[in-house]
Amino acid sequence: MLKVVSFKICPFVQRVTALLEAKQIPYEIEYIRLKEKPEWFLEVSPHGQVPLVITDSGQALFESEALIEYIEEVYPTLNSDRSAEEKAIDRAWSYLASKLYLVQCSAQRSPDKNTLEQRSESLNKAFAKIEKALENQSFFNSSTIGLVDIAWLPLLHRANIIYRCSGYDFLDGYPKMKQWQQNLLATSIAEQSVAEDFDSRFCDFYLSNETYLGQTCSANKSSSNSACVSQSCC
Ligand SMILES: N[C@@H](CCC(=O)N[C@@H](CS)C(=O)NCC(=O)O)C(=O)O
Repeated sequence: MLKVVSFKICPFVQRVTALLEAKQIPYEIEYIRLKEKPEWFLEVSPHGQVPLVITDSGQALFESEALIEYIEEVYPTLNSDRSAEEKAIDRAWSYLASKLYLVQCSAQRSPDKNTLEQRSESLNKAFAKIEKALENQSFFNSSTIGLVDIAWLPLLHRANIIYRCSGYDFLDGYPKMKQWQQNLLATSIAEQSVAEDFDSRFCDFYLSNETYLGQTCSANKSSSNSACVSQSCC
């Protein structure tokens, strides 16, 4: 069985586990602390980063992009009905998502409103582009889930938690993305691709009192804002 070495709130890991979940491939998961990386991990992980996948033969594979390609190659593809051109376009939109993971992390950690707005600028530019590319289908330009959906899932999942807890909507002004987010969340792949305590781990880090979004969340709670109190995420 494949083993995924993970850090609980890493979006690069979630992209990989989301693909495994979408394909219903069984896997084991081992969580490590990035502040104290175990010796065995450092020995097999050239960059010292998660995700790392250890195959049945014991080979360690690294880099989320390479892992996605490996899983696509070895297990039945998600994209059997895509032409070569469509696959190239899908790769390009997937690449855009992976470039945004750390941008979103940094925006979520913003200490104040101005910083959040500045850090959200490149998210907004990218969101405007994908909004334009989205057709009115359940998933990314398809009625079935594909690799672009998997690449964007960590971003859309996290934006949803932030919205539920703080009322701040990274997708405000992007109605097609909002619908896409809802369609993806309805599949349950997002929640299946993370640990049971993901929401609380995520909120501890991104919605603490040190962050602008966390302060918004606390203010919402004390004023009984329904966006926050109806959820137990923060
Ligand atoms: N390019 C890598 C990025 C992975 C990455 O940044 N992982 C972070 C956690 S989200 C990590 O392992 N950080 C620890 C470190 O860089 O020392 C990939 O796509 O797999």
